[in-house]
Amino acid sequence: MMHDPSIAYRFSTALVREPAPSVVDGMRAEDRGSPSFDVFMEEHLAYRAALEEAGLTVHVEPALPELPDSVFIEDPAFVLPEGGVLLNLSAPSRDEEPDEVREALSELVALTELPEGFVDGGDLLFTGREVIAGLSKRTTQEGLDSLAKILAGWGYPLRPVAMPEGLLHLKTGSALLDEETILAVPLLAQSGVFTGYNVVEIPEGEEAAANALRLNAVMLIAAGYPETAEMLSIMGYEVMTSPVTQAQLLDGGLSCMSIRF
Ligand code: CIR
Repeated sequence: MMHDPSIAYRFSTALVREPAPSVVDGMRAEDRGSPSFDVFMEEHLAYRAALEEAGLTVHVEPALPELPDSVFIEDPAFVLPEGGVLLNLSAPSRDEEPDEVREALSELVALTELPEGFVDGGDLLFTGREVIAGLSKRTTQEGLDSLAKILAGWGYPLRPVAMPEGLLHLKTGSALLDEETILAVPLLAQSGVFTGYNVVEIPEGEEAAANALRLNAVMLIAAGYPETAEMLSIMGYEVMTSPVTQAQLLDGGLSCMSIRF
């Protein structure tokens, strides 16, 4: 089956979830201080506005105070043009999140469920012709094998790749720029996982800018990374920025806070 690869960044809709005050207790690999709920909320509102400016209609799900990381709504589900897959999250404090997106997502897309294993949505990079999938600490081979069977039915191969230490998810360190080009931190870029694509390396010191989003004509990157912004502008991308300082304290960023389709 041939697909138009630009489907990987043409979106009309995004699903986001309001942060709850409990977001300050969200998981983090390293403690660099807890986020402020008020600033998180301000940044979330700016993020929603940026998604709208990029042409997406944003559906906002209510906050879930009992699930502190549920604002990172990208992880419990994966949606492609053919349909969505409810995933299984291996982090015990997040294992109820897929159930919480079921109702809203099933009103928007045809939904199926991952039968076994664990996969976090943040490990799945759809390029239009395949899904590159990071075998992170959260995502298991068993999970990827069962996801691969679902994706095969939609005509997309899934390619598992090993993840270097120090990155929570594959998309913590990479983003699609266009169907042939991936933006990545040097660690991932040089590891060979993106064979077959042009890889643009993030400038040294701006690694957090790799958690970015191509949305229709726009490349949305985190605010505060001027070298990355300039590099992408020079390459001809229309760059927009949005601050995610509080999500970053919880190892999150732009891609983690929405499901786009
Ligand atoms: C976690 O550790 O699960 C959250 N604090 C951050 C999840 C970020 N999500 C993503 O990269 N897709």
